[in-house]
Amino acid sequence: MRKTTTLIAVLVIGGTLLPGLSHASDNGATRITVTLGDYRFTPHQLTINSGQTLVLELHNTDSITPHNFTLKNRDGGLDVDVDVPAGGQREVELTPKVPGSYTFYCSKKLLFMKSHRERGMEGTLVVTP
Ligand SMILES: [Cu+2]
Repeated sequence: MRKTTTLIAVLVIGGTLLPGLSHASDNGATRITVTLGDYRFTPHQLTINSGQTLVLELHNTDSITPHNFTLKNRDGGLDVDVDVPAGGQREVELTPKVPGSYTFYCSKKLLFMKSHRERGMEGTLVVTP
């Protein structure tokens, strides 16, 4: 409960912060806020050193459109699939160990419509050695 309150506070204050701002938190993890809205991720390129823990704060800024963050790569040991409801936020933690360039995207699609990914909702996670 306390965490929820903190996140809401961050969201309110966060209006003045730049999207994609990252910083090392207390436990050594790198924290990056990614905005999901208007069929794009902001920022759409994320960079992390291999073995470094990355905490992604996913903020859906759309008022009615649900989004998703999917990052799956067996060789890279990555398996993330998180739904972020309209106006909501989710936090996901990952520790990529294999250097490389990995594509993430939104898996949402409405029947008879282009998928969000086809509309450009994808990005790249670069894991440096
Ligand atoms: Cu989407």
